[in-house]
This record gives sequence, C-alpha cells and structure tokens, in this order.
Amino acid sequence: MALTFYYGSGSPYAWRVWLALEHKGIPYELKTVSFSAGDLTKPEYLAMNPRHKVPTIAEGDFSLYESAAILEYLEEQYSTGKVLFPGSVRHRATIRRLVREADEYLAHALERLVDHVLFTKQEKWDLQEIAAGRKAFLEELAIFEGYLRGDWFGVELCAADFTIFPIIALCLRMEKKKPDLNVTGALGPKIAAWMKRMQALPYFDKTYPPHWKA
Ligand SMILES: N[C@@H](CCC(=O)N[C@@H](CS)C(=O)NCC(=O)O)C(=O)O
Repeated sequence: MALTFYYGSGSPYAWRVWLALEHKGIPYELKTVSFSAGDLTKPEYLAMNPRHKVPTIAEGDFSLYESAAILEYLEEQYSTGKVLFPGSVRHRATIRRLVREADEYLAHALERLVDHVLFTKQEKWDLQEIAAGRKAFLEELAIFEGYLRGDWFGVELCAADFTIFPIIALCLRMEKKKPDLNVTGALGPKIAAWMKRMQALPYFDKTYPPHWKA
C-alpha cells in the first residue's frame, strides 16, 4: 500500500522523515501542506493528527505522527537494504539516545530562537532573549560536536544524522533574517565538515525545503 507523506516546507521534523524515506528508498506520495491556508486544522488532517503538525504518514487507514516514531516505523516496516539504525544493539541504542537528545535539548534550544527571531516581528525583537537563545543553542552544539567521532553520528549514516541536520540547518537559515546571529561562524570544525557531507548526499537537493530555494 502506497505511503503518503504529509510535509511542510521548512519544518525540521518533516525534513527528517523526507531524508529517511529517500535514504531507505521507500516509495511515497508527497503531500505538501500549507500552514497559512490552515491545511493542518482541516477535519481530514486532524483525524490523522489531532496535534495539527507535520510530519504525518498514512498508509490506508493507518496514520502516524511524531517524526522520531515515524523513523522507527519506517525501519521496522521496510526492509530495503538501507537502514536508519545501523550497527550492534549498543550502536542502535546510542542512535536512539542521540535522536532523543536532539529532540529534547537541541530542538528545544532551536525553538526558543525560532520564537524570538522568526515568529516575532523585527521591531519587537528582544535582543537579550535572542542572545541568550543563541548562547543556549551553541552550548548544545558544542555537546554534539563532542559526540561526532567519525563521518556520521552513528557507525554509518543513520537516523541521528537525519534528525540533527535539519535542526541546525533551520538555525543557520535564521541568519537570513538576522545575519549577526552568526551561528555559522560559531560551528565547530567537526559539525561544519559533517554538514558538508550531509549536503553531498545524492538526495539532499531533492529534500531541501522548497521555499528556501526561492
Ligand atoms: N514533535 C513533533 C514536532 C512537529 C512540529 O512541531 N511541527 C511543526 C512544524 S516545525 C508544525 O507542524 N506546526 C504547526 C502547528 O503546530 O499548527 C515531531 O517530531 O514530529
């Protein structure tokens, strides 16, 4: 049964799922929702996802939301030869820990900045709050810099890479609105080189948020 992927451009959580679908080579139908047109609060969407967020996947009458759970589902449901949780039991547990840490700490730090920079009008910016948010994000990034021992966050490219990359990419994207945020200049050397490896993945451009290309 064909998988439908409900996606919203710019969502780091939806981007994670898109990268995972492409990595595993799972066929899917992409449905891009419009935040501004209220697609997420339409009854048919709320029936699949009462939290009115992207991503959601659906296969017939089965639907699933929460990006971390979706990656686990894709891994168990689709044996394509490409895995999201490679390695030994301990390696796979470490990937799950990294996904959890990325959602619990790095994404929380990002969302604080998103609220203050993207979702607040420029004339109402609280520069002290933004500076504190930047500091908190960079402190988190330093921890993740320490976790990167090889080319990827796992023994191979894995769910943790697909989770962490979009979170950092959205933070860097905010520099378009506030250039002196300058998180790019504060990236550690290992994360900076890893981001280049992610950007070189054959399906990277396909998954790049469409409205960022404009
Ligand atoms: N924990 C969720 C977060 C999803 C999320 O926050 N999605 C945002 C976009 S980044 C959204 O759809 N927001 C729309 C809304 O809340 O109405 C996941 O990992 O899937």
